[in-house]
Amino acid sequence: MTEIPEDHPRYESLLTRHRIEEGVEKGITSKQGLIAQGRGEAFDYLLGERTTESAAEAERAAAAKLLLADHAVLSVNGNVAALVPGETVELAEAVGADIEVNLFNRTEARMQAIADHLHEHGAADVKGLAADALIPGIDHERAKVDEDGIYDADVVVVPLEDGDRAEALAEMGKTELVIDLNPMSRSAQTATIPIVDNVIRAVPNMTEYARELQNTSREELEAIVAEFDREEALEAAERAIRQGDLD
Ligand code: PTJ
Repeated sequence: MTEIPEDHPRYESLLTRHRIEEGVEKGITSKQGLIAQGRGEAFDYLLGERTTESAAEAERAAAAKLLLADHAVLSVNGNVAALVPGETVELAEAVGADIEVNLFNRTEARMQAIADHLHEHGAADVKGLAADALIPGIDHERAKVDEDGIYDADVVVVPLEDGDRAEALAEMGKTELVIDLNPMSRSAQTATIPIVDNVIRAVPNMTEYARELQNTSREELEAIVAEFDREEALEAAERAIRQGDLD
């Protein structure tokens, strides 16, 4: 890999690509993950590769919801593990959430490689390997979850998946906080809180908000969540993408 000069105009984006490439080499990220990354990059480019005001509001509301949760779980796939392993562990610690690996292209080898990678980045416990419960209504590998993990959770963070799991989780009565650069993806459309931002910015931002809100009363946290308008957030993101209306 060629050394990327820090003043390169696309430094962050090239670094992110390199992390995904490394993820594939380590057996963490699937080859499809490379395509998913390209898809995300296109949306990020149109959004100005920055956290928009409405995404920041979503991240704050998501942090409040995580602090209010009885049992929050951060779902991790091969892209998330390659891009933000340490940042995911930090968010889990800040809000007292569990971390669970959940894959579309599930193999035991990838499950183990991702769990090991997260342990190397400081995770004490990583769920997902037991897979002793199923999300009803899904007929692919993402249905497999841990009974004491996602199956039991009241709030689940679902990053980077354009699929049917968010809807199935909603049918189970769970609150889903979806991180996806595409506001039109199925997951973002069904999310309780859609966060239209790059996961590399969204996860650290959520941690920062969670730390800021640590000593906030339940009433105030509930008010922050109630004030968040998901339709408005999705519309703002789509407008920014279609019209370059970044302010
Ligand atoms: O690791 P696995 O086996 O579970 O597979 C994971 C992938 C990502 C391959 C799988 O979930 C997949 O194919 O996803 P999709 O259907 O391409 O959806 C990924 C979504 O995430 C798209 O809507 C992208 O725009 C979005 N996305 C991609 N990269 C980022 C992103 N959103 C936020 N940050 C990113 N860096």
